[in-house]
Amino acid sequence: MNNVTLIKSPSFGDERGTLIAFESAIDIPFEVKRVYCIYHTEAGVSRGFHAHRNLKQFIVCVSGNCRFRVHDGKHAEDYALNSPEKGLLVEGLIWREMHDFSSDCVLMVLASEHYDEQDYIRDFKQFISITREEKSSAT
Ligand code: T46
Repeated sequence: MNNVTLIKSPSFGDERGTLIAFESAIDIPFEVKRVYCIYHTEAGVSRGFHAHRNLKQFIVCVSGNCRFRVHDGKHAEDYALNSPEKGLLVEGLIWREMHDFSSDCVLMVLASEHYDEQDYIRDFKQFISITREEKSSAT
């Protein structure tokens, strides 16, 4: 799917444990302005259900696992985020949902912009019509 890329990063393990690093503008293709984490999500709870107008995000599960669903206005895809070595880069107009959190799930998100509620599209029908407008203005 355009605007959604799985990025694999190497970790460094030894007898002490494991370390993984993400460098802004090197491993992550944007300058990171904000980091937030989602954790202690209750069993059976889903989150997200919105798109962003102007935000790039790198989403990585640093503990446990969850299912991350993306929708580009036509198709949905599910990604199993279950390793710190496997992060999802989401850019452009993409609807996102998070499901099936394990009790130990810690989702870390690196974002290209500061928090801005105006950047959210929280209505799926509005999201679909905006994707159609974008597509018709591009042709
Ligand atoms: C996204 C998915 C993957 C802040 O004050 N600052 C922040 O940086 C963020 C992200 C949220 N908040 C506040 C706003 C709400 O009162 O935290 C509360 C929960 O946020 P929200 O309901 O948007 O959380 P999720 O888990 O539905 O979505 C989040 C991000 O908001 C969103 O950008 O892509 O994770």
